[in-house]
Amino acid sequence: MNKKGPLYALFLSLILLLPGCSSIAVLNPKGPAARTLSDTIILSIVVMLGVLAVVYILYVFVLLKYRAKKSNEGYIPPHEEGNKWLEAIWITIPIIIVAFLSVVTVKTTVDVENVAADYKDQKPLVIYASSSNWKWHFSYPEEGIETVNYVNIPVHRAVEFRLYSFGTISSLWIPQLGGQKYAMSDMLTTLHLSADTVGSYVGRNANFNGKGFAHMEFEALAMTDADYQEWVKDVKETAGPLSEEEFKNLLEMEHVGRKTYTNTHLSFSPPPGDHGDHMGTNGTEKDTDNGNTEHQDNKEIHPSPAPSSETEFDSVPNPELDDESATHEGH
Ligand SMILES: [Cu+2]
Repeated sequence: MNKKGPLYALFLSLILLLPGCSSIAVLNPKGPAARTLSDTIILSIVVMLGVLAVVYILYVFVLLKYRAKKSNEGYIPPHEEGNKWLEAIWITIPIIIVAFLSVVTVKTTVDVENVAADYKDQKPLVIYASSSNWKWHFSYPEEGIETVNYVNIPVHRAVEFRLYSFGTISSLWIPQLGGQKYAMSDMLTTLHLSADTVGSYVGRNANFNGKGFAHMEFEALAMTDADYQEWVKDVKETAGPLSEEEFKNLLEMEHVGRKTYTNTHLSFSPPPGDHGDHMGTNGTEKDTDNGNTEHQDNKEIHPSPAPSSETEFDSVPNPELDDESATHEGH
């Protein structure tokens, strides 16, 4: 077999794979948080490629220079004592590389956790994003509207997503706007995002949580402020209100399309408190049992969802589950 075969295969696969990079959503950011993340990823890759390059160049060089040759047959190298300077160099360089990457990563993490510098002075647009099997609910308390499975935001605006879940832990992720963050049933988490380009971005659940996981995709549409205001006005004129009864039904439905309402579920089904709410001032949990007391008091109106056939992990095959999967075939 041709010895160079695997080498050609490697080059060919690189040529085929690398152009695909431009279509990786994470590396095609449309907002400051996603741009910070993308820059960090690229910087880390470059540093790691540098390390690999040094290793492979030295590897090939040493292999070629010190291989057994006709001219030095039977040669036995002299015993070498350690070299203080060489050892110091190859211990120090990795420490510097790791320290550099750590500092960059910590800085990036802090940056994306906070509102982006350009949008610091704005009052953020608050959107409560809650997940239920297998949907996303977006409540706009300021506008008094709610959507299901799509979210519209104005560009050049700080958006504060407050995340929680009516079921399993899920994770809200709009790759072109920022990183993912978990949504849990008894605690709010906050995700700061902003878009600086008008456009439609794919949002998804980044935490595998069961059968309907793949259906938890939604559209995040970044629109100009004027378009956004007009959309809010349109919703208020054309959509209907969301009743408590309807919301309960909605939670139980597995797959629904887009829905729009002229009020939010927050009034009759309040979100759990902020993580900070149940932490003492010295950072210790005030309530070690189940976190938020306010949420616990509202159990009747904000009940934990009953386990469904899909959230139970039985070893016994569930006949109901089989029936259901048959009806999902059309998706
Ligand atoms: Cu907590």
